[in-house]
Amino acid sequence: MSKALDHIKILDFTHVQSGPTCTQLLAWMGADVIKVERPGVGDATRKQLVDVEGADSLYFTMLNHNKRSLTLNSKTESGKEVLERLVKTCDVLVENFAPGALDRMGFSWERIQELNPRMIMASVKGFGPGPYEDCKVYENVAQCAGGSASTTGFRDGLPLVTGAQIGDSGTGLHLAFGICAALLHREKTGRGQRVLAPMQDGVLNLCRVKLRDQQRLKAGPLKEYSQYGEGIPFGDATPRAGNDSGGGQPGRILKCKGWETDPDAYTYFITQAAVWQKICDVIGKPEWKEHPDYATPPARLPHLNEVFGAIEEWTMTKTKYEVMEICNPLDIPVGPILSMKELAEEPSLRETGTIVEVDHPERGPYLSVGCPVKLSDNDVVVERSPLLGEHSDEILSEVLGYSADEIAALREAGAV
Ligand code: CAO
Repeated sequence: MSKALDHIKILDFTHVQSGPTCTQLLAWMGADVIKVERPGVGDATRKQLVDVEGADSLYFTMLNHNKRSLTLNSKTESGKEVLERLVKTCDVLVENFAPGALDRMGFSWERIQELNPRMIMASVKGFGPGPYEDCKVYENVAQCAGGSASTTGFRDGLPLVTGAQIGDSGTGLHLAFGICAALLHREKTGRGQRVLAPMQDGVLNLCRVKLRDQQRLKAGPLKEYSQYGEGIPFGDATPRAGNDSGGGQPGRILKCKGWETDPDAYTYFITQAAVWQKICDVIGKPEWKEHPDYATPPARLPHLNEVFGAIEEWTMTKTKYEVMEICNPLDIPVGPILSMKELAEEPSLRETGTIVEVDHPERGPYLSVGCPVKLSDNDVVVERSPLLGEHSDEILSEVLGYSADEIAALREAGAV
C-alpha cells in the first residue's frame, strides 16, 4: 500500500526532542527520513538518561523510529559537499539547531534556495523574531515563556510545568503541519519556502484558552474558576486554576476509592449542564434538581466547592473505573487518572498500535508510543531507531551515487 508521503525525502538535521518528533511523524507518514549526525557523537540524546549500558537510550530510540542514520561532519570540506548533494536531492530540510548554527555551517536559507529552489527548509527555534531570537531554548523554558507555567498549578502555589512535552513535541507537531502545508503549496507553485515553528508560539497556541480568559477578566471575575466561589478576588492576569475545567462546564479531579495509598486513584468529573439531573440522582442528591441554588449552571457557580464536595463523597465510594462504568452510560463526562503503568498495560492501546513493543539489537524489546494519528491508507509499522551511521554507505551510494572508492575517501577524510 502506498503511503501519504512515500515520495518525499527528508534531510533530517534535528536533535534532542522537538525536531525529531516532527521527522518521526513524517517517517510514519511514509517519508524517507535521513538523519544526519556528527560522526562518533550523534544526537546527544543517544547517550542521555542511559538505562542499558552501551545501548542507545530510550530517549533516543523513542523519538527516532523509521529513520535512516548517516554520519556526516558538515564542517569539513568533503562533508559540506555531501550536504550540498543532500540538499539538491531532498525535498525538505528539517533542523532545530541553535539560532545561526546552519548559517555558520555555510547553509543559509539563501544558499539552500540557490542549491535547490524546491527545497522546504523547516526550523524549530525557541523564539520567533524579536528580543529573544538568539536564545537556546529547552522544553521547560518554552513552557514558561509561552504562558503555560503561569496558568498551571494552584493559585496559592508555584507556577508549574506540565508532564506533556508541549514545548518540544508540541512544536514538532506544529512544524510537521507547516511542512505538509508547504509541500502541498509546492505542488502548485514549484517553489519551496521556509517554515518556522518557534516554541514560545507553539506553547501559546496550546494555551489559547488562557489568553481568552485574560481578556474576559475585563468583563468581571471568571465565574467558572474555583476562586470565584471561594470569594477570592482576581488580579489583572489569568490566574492558575488548579484542576478547574478550562471550558464552560465546571470540572475537577476528585478522590476515588483507594486514594489514601494509590497516588492515581482519582477521576476527572465534569458537571455538564445537560446531565445535571442524572448527576443529582447518581450522587444521591435528587433535591438539587429543582433547588434554586443548584438547578442551573449560573446558580451553581458560587456553590461549586459544595457541589464537588458532594460528588467526591460519592466518587470516594467507587474505584475510578467504577465511576467510569456508572457515569459513561449516562453521558456524564468522567475520566480516570491513568498512570503510565496502566497505559503501558492497556490492551486496547496495544491493539490500535498506539503502544507498541519494538525490538532493538543493543537493548532488546522496549515499549514505545506508536503513531497517534491513524490514516486508513497509511498503516504504520514502527521500526526501531537506527544505530549511529547504520545507513551511511547505503545512503551515500543509493541516494547520492557515491562509488565505494569515493565513500572510502570520505571516511579517510573524517567526513562520514
Ligand atoms: N557536523 C558538524 N557540526 C555539527 C553537526 C554535524 N553533523 N551537527 C551539529 N553540529 C554543530 C552545530 O553546527 C553547532 O556548531 P556551532 O555552535 O559552531 O555553530 C554545534 O554542533 C552545536 O549545535 P547546537 O548549538 O544546536 O547544540 P547545543 O547542544 O549547544 O544546543 C539546543 C541545543 C537544543 C539548546 C539548541 O540546538 C536550540 O536552541 N535549538 C532550537 C530550539 C530547540 O529545538 N529546542 C528544543 C530542544 S529539545 O529540548
